[in-house]
Amino acid sequence: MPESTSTAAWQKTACVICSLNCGLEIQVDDGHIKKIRGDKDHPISQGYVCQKAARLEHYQHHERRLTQPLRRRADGSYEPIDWDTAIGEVSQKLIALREAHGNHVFAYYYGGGQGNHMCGMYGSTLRAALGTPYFYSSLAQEKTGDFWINGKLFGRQTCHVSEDIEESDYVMIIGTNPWQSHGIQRARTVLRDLSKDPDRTLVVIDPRRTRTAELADIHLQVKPGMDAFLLTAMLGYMVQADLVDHDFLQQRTHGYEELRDLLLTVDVDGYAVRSGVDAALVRQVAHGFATARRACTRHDLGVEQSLHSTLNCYLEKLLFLLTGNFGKPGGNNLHTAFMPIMGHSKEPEEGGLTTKVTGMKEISKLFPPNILPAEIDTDHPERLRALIVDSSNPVQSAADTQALRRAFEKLDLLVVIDVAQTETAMMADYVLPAHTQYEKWESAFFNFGFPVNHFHLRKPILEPQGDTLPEPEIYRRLLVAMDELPDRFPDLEAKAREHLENPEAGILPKALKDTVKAQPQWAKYAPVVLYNTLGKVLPGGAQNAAALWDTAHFYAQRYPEQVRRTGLEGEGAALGEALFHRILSSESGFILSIHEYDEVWELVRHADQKIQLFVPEMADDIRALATEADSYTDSDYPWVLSVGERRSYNANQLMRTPAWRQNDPDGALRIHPDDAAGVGLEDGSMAVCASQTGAVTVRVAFDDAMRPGFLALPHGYGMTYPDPEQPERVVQYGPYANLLTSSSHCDPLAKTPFHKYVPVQLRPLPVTSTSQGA
Ligand SMILES: Nc1nc2c(c(=O)[nH]1)N[C@H]1C(S)=C(S)[C@@H](COP(=O)(O)OP(=O)(O)OC[C@H]3O[C@@H](n4cnc5c(=O)[nH]c(N)nc54)[C@H](O)[C@@H]3O)O[C@H]1N2
Ligand SMILES: Nc1nc2c(c(=O)[nH]1)N[C@H]1C(S)=C(S)[C@@H](COP(=O)(O)OP(=O)(O)OC[C@H]3O[C@@H](n4cnc5c(=O)[nH]c(N)nc54)[C@H](O)[C@@H]3O)O[C@H]1N2
Ligand code: SF4
Ligand SMILES: [Mo]
Repeated sequence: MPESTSTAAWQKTACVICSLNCGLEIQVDDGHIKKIRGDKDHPISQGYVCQKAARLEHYQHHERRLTQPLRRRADGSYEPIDWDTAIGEVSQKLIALREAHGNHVFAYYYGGGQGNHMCGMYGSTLRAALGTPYFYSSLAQEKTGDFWINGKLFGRQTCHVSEDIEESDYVMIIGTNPWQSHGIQRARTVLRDLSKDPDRTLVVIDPRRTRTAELADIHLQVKPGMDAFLLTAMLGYMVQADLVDHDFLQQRTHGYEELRDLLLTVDVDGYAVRSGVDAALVRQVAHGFATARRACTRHDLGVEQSLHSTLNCYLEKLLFLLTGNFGKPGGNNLHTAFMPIMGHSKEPEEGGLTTKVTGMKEISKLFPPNILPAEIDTDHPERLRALIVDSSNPVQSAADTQALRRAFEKLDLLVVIDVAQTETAMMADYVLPAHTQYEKWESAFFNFGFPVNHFHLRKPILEPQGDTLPEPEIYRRLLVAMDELPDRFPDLEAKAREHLENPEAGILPKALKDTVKAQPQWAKYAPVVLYNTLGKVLPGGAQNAAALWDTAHFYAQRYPEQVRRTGLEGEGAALGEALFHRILSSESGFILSIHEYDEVWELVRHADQKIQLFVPEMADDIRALATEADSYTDSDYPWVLSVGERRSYNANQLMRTPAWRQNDPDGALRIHPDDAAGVGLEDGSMAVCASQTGAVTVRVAFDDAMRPGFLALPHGYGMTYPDPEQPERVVQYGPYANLLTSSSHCDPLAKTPFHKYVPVQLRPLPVTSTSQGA
């Protein structure tokens, strides 16, 4: 980026386009983002940015920004209303529904975007007020199978695995393209370093020769959906050639013998062939991984959103566990969470929660978007009737848009809290407009580092637009209107002020304790109570950050030694206060904790701190592979389409203006040229791509990096936006990909959609048709 000539100050913040949240410095001029550069002081990203960050003005300013509360009229159009009316009507409708039908009719749907997780923390109070446990989340359409496996292996579904790629000699990347999607910090630098180093090996498993695969020493161009065969073949080989780490298995794990007996029966070469990869290469990689000094794996949607989703997550973990690459540099580890984005749920047999209509079990305290249409669109007396959506656009991002739209039409109440007029907002009864992430104090809870973890609280850098509010204030007003909380807590507020002046004296903890003793029903609203007391007296208007006070104390109490290693001093509550102060004062983010590798065992949550390797449900799945079909396509739908690839200019549903994309305006369908020739398609021509669920019109782009038979469409297109030439005409830009997907084509255990494995047919579009009109 060219050096700026502007005199405006560089303000520190972070990028909100993906989960890495790289530190940024931004120059603002006349209310607009003018210049962006990486923040070298950010402790983790260290100045790194990718090309997307430079385009953040498109998030902040566009024609579909929400600037006032909206109410849907009977004819489907929207009228602006004031906040008192919006809060009053929404809260009265919630109360009426609760009185008429009970608590189970409510669901809360929270995506969290990629950089705004504070609203989730405050949103928990509305769930508590409604008494609903039904928490639907975008995480539960990708990661809940993985979380479930973690629960079995490590004891809790909150035990989340990190990868120590920079210290590793042998890195296996499975079903992810970090060059584009990131997912690892400073991805391109780290991948380039790995690629250049002759002593380190990068293996990529992907049906497409992605940019990440091009950098790899070995690319295993797996048949789409067949990773379970490939990974089982590798594990079979490791066991059969006795390449496992016996000391580690004996000292640190249970259940190896049962697993070994199962893996000894695997037909390694046969499974390699079924996965579409040369058997000698599979053995070479399995051998290389098992004998490397330090090896680790990383996986993502390519295996989570494809056949055998949960099983894939298990097999991936067995790779590093059987080889003892856990709890050491360059291996995989668990990490701490400052504010966990998932919880732990019991199995139904242990008293765990299930939904009323489909009987789906809760995993990691979340429910999958895939079951939502069935939970709403039914005559079942206990169906869902009201949905509150915050920071998510399920009409666009969840499987089977049409089914979801039909279901949403049936709701008695749909409330959307967002910064943009999304496709979901366009179906809502009430739309509540929030400050953007550059207009408020905000933070992301994607802090997945081990041994070093970090945290970054961001300050606002721009004035809020229109009549918008930060989410904590929206939730507070709803709770007050529902008569759950008073409008003010004058005594507590005074105590909070005293506390800030003398944090060592324990004034606020005592006052809160007394308050909860007198009003026990307020305990569940702690974040909002803090927001409305401590928040009001925090310096710099950092009111949104108030609930982090509790989190800081909790973290410091749980990991005191690791927090002190960062240079903070103090014991007990004093350390918590010091940590909270550091949160408020570290504009570039800061190192939260430093662990020793050995301390990873303290994060394992089985009582004996050992890993339970044998998971009976997964053993059944491994056995079932032997008799499974090799393909789920048929002559009607012969192609496997990956619906939702990450590219250089897509970003979930976050970036709405077509102008933000510097390439690929149509979100083209990638196809191998030989495949295209077979169906008479030319590069750049238009085609109709149809699945059993629906059809979209696509532009075709030849790409010889695709495995033949495999097609890809990007994620994050198909949003509506006014045509710049004719602003009154709203146009859909690029393919609306979730018209093609199905909510029943999914993992049986976690209900994760198989978006990367959608059987489709493809035919040239008759030249008279148009492509992009909405
Ligand atoms: N540019 C950009 N970056 C993003 C996002 C974005 O929208 N745009 N979204 C963010 C989010 S929310 C997420 S969850 C991450 C996701 O990040 P990724 O998982 O890396 O993203 P994808 O491109 O969806 O899928 C990764 C790879 O899986 C491969 N794949 C498809 N089918 C299979 C298969 O059967 N087996 C294997 N082994 N591989 C397969 C695809 O070819 C692709 O290269 O990206 C984040 N980063
Ligand atoms: N077919 C297919 N579908 C997919 C995927 C795929 O690969 N293929 N990927 C899936 C994945 S991995 C994910 S994570 C999901 C993502 O899907 P969603 O959870 O729907 O997330 P986003 O699309 O990023 O939408 C985030 C929303 O937050 C809003 N927002 C931004 N900032 C703020 C803020 O400060 N406050 C509030 N209240 N709102 C804000 C944005 O305007 C946007 O509407 O999509 C999934 N859908
Ligand atoms: S890697 Fe992610 S967070 Fe970092 S600049 Fe790129 S899009 Fe933003
Ligand atoms: Mo995601």
